[in-house]
Amino acid sequence: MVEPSDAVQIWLWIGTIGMALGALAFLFMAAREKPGNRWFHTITFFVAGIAAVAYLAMALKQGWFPILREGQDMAEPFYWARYVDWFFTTPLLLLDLALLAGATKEAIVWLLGLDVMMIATGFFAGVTASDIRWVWFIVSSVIFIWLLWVLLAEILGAARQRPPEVRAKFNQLAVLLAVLWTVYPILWLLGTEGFNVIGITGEVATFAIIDLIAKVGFGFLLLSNRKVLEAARPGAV
Ligand code: RET
Repeated sequence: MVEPSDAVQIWLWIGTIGMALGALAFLFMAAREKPGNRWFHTITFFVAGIAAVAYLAMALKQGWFPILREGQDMAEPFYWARYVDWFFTTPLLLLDLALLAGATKEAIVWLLGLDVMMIATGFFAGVTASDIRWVWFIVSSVIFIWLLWVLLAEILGAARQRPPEVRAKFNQLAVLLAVLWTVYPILWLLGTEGFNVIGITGEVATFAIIDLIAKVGFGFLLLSNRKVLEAARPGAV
């Protein structure tokens, strides 16, 4: 029977506590604002809050089962709770960016639709024991490249119409997102779901660190400048 090691457990608890503290901080930051001016705080709170729940489940040794993958000689834990987290939180992160850019509703639907397709097909890649998983990995990666294209063509175009301080914040966050999100498929390849180069501990540790940067770090960067949020407030949405 595969059991998560103590080192894996420590990283899952670091993820849980980091996400929970981030969610609390965003809640306090929201409380300083008037109702109607808390769009970004609310979205970002749920990003960290949902991740805290998923990490807590994994830290409590739930949300996983062992899989013996083709080409590997030992069963490894497959943490499906990760994908549940990503399925809900990655669209919310993109929504933050799209609202900051003042993107059209149509562009927002494209961006979020591609994102949930990317995570759903990524889940199939992770849950499949046979080499069919590579088909899913490729499908998910193609959708990811499409998503980045929509972000850089459509959403970046919309951001150009925004006041300079909003545009600058958008650019900063879009670069962070594009670079950081590209690490995920690479880490997937290096981890147990791909070629198993770094092992389960290396995988869980690195995911915990980049998850915290992609959610809590991103959230602080977004919410740190109240002038930007005031100027970018979605009116009729
Ligand atoms: C997978 C594997 C299949 C190919 C691709 C992937 C991309 C995942 C991404 C995840 C982003 C997660 C974030 C979490 C925040 O905490 C599913 C790993 C392309 C981009 C930002």
